[in-house]
Amino acid sequence: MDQSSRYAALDLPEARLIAEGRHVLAAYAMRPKSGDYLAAAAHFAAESSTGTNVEVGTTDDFTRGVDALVYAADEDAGVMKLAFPLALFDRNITDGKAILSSLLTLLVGNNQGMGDIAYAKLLDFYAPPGYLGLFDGPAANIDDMRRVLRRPAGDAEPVVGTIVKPKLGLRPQLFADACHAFWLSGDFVKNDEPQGNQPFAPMLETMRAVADAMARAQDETGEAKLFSANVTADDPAEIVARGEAVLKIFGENASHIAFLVDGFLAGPTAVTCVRRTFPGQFLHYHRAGHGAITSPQSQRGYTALVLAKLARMAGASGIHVGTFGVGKMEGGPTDRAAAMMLDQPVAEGPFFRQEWGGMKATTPIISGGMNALRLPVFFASLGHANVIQTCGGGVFGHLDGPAAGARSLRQAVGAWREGVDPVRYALSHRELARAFASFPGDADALYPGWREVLAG
Ligand code: CAP
Ligand code: MG
Repeated sequence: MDQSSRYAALDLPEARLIAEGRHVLAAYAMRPKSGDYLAAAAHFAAESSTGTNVEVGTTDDFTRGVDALVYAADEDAGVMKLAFPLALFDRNITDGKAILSSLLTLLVGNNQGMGDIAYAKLLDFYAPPGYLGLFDGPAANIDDMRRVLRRPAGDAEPVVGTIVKPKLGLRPQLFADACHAFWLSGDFVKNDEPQGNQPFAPMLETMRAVADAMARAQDETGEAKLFSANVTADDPAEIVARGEAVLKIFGENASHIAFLVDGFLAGPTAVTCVRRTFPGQFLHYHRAGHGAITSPQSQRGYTALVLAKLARMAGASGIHVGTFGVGKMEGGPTDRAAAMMLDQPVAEGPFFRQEWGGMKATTPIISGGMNALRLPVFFASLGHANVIQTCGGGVFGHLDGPAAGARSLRQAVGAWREGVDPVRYALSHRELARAFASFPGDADALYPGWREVLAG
């Protein structure tokens, strides 16, 4: 059934839709399995809003007034744009705020499995002020972290962090010892995304040992230290119980605690539960699993940039954005656009300019296969270091242990900051020099000839 007479309006000017501010706009890469492109796009819009595959007798003029409309359809490019009336989106009965899962249910819900659509991937979307303002947005970000670290808000140094490795398998005291060793030079330790309350490392016992390790490291260094505790769970009651227990255990250092949420896998409910229950804590959004749909190999779902926008709207204080192709995970230049979308007041997506209307920035978290050798390459690419940077293998794989690993990261930042070649900088910075020996494959790839220079 061709529904384009109802669900397509190619004469709708995008500038007017944006000026009126009454629609969420969405751009998709879409291919129909066969047939007319516009008819497929119209069916997609129907299934994404008020319709189905047949006309129903209960439809009235009001219903038609809130149809999602295809306002651009470029078959050659395989890109279509849809305008979703704001009235389509659900709001809380408690406070009238917007609901992220409602946005997702319409933008990437049933339309992800339609029989006549080969694929559709959400490449970008625009949220008008009247809708964006209904989302929580971040309560805290890197500026709040810097306040705890007693650093100036405008400080441009990265928060230097690690992920306790091995990813799983450390018993409580060994886990805490790993934290303590890193904290002798580093700022920030996070749980890895699967670490929680495993039988070999009961969460509360582990957190008590980590709290003690943090207190000792703070005493020994005279510096504040941070820990990101994974509170991810299926039941919001469990999430709250974990968060409350951790804050109680850390006591006077409770403000040094961030809460890690596996936000992609646990979803908007888990993220909002933490954002609203613990607004004083940095909400650390880990995106494990996102590659299933954000990968360039996936023709469905949505992109990493869209995920970044969704996370900022939901209230993430920081979210992993990849390493711009420098680290181990999939990624590349598009990671930069995601980072800009997170921490700029206005940012350009591939199809829409997003004004954030004063919503707090979300801090880009740079992680995944990083180490002291790769950091200068990354910061040269990013152009600044106003991020949270975490290295797991890059710290716990350092030949002289995690404390030396942490120092090697700081030295790598120094080399970049001073514009000195890291090989030459390593001549006077032992831990950085030993990072070359620790990661010889990276050293050979990034710094050919390093062996001769450092051999002495
Ligand atoms: C990094 C990490 C992070 C990845 C996730 C990991 O460890 O802990 O989960 O960064 O990817 O398990 O790989 P390493 P992204 O430093 O040892 O790689 O940050 O791209 O979401
Ligand atoms: Mg991890």
